Amino acid sequence: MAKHVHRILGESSTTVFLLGNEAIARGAIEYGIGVAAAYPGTPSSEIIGTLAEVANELGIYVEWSTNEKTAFELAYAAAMSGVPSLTAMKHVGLNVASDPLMSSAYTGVKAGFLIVSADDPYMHSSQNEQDNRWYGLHAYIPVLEPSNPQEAKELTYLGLELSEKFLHPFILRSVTRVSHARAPVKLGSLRTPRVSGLFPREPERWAVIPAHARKMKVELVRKWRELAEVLADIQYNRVEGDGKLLVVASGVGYAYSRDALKLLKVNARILKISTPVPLPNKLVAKAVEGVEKILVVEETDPIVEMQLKNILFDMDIHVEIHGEDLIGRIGELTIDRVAQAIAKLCGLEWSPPKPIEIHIEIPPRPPVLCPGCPHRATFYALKLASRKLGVDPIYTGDIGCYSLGIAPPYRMQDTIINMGGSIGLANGFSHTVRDRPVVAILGDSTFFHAGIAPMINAVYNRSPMLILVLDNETTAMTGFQPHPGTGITARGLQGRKIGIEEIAKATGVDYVNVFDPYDITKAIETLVKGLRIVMDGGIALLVSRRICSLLALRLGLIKSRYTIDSNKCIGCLLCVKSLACPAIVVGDAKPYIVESLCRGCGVCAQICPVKAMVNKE
Ligand SMILES: Cc1ncc(C[n+]2csc(CCOP(=O)(O)OP(=O)(O)O)c2C)c(N)n1
Repeated sequence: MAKHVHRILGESSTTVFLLGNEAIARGAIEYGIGVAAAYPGTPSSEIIGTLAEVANELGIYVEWSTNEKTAFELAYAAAMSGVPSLTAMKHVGLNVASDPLMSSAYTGVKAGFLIVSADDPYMHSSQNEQDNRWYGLHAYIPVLEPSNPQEAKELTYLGLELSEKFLHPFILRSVTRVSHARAPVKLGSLRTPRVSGLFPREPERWAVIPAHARKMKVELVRKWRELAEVLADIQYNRVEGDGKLLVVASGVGYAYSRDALKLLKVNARILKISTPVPLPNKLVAKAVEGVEKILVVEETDPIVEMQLKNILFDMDIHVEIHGEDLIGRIGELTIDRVAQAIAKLCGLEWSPPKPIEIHIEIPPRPPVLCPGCPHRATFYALKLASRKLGVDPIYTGDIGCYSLGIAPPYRMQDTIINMGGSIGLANGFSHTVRDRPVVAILGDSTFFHAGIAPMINAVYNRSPMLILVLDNETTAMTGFQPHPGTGITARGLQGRKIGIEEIAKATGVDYVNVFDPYDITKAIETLVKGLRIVMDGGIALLVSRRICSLLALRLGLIKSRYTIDSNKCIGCLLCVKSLACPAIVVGDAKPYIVESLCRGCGVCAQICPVKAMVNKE
């Protein structure tokens, strides 16, 4: 039988249909990286996910790290020792890794080091819309920005190559529409990965103590000026076409500008920018010659526009410049937004294509927890435990599937700010709102990512709170990546499994316990105990442990399903109103269970006052 070849390991010169993130992974292995590390986050996760799938075959080191800072530092060290490396994260992940990011520009590297930031305009699955090209300006690190999956592969390679040439880290800024687009990608040849390095003792190069860093800053500023010059010469920055209008387009803005100009039948000069930071000044000077108006097209913030205005100001060139004023900076860029701006500048009429009208009444479908989700059971038990004690806790929430606990009927996520923010904010509320217990609710992956330091802070400073870790034995929200609590590594190997409860005990939490959320009575009992500890001024950590129901389904662990005996059911709808399980649907006054959706958790059976649910084992 022919050996199955992973789609990113195709032969050179063949064309393969790849996801943008897979194309980035391919670009990295074409370059011959030896190390890659990341913490998952949409829309970046498939980069390391894909590399992990081929790591054993290629003999490269790939890992899911506990958080982005850890991933960054690991890949950075590889590049310090001469091994080309990549780290990838969603935009907010770079906030977590920003400390070493800033220093990496000072020290530089010894081999290619590419930091992939996948930004999420429109916040499809993020808490903000930050444009990480700012980090490039802030940290003196050049940013490459592809316009499609093919370019994502090529710029990954180029970024590593330039990084190695200038001994400086580079950022690749992708966005959702590049990372998650699928397109034909022509493959290049694979280099043998460079997997082992050397690290001679050179603290003057790698230790940013003030005396060293002051010298490094001088060299950094010199290098930065040099980069702004040399980036003008790469083929991915170029002037195309001609006309009195100059469209300066970066990243996906280039693809949309080409389409918009075609639709409007407008001839314009295009300055295609693939290195928005630093903006190649020589090329800008060449591109603006003889034009009357400039339109800058870029996704999210006016970073190219701002630099362009600076460059033209310094060169004493006066041209009408538009960009953010006509296109805006909120949400995703679209062909329509670009076309409208061009039409306005050219005095043309533009009416966007009419949306196809569909006359189907579709009920609104807010996102819900999956059927059988253990988080639902935990929320239910926590609500009853609070009720039993007559308290109305502050629920500091966190980021994960359980963020859906913000919705009715649970309404048990009063704050959702950033990963680890549940315990972090609980530290504050515990000292300011004294008449309500504080319950910090976070997931297992989030606990390892950013929960441990604020938990230690709570113990150290005696901040009473209940820390409730919803341990579904995976990082469910981003696609089931393993984490230290699972003990399995990204390459599918057995690592060391780390117990959340053991960490809590070791740090001195007053009361630590584990319960199964599917056992409602026991769960309520344990939660009541935990809340009592908090009300007495202590700190409790409870782990609600039960495998994610979707993962259980995939692993073939679902053994039984429930049905409702309509003769017994009294139609009180308690199950519907208090659980909101998608498997329970209201028929003619009485509910019934959609068998194909039921995961057999049995929570509804436990709360039904007339025991109408029947196990169909
Ligand atoms: C700094 C940062 N990195 C990554 C993410 C993406 N992300 C959101 S939730 C989450 C982890 C969810 O896992 P867990 O806490 O175990 O909860 P679950 O979804 O399994 O319930 C991740 C990685 C993010 N929002 N912020």
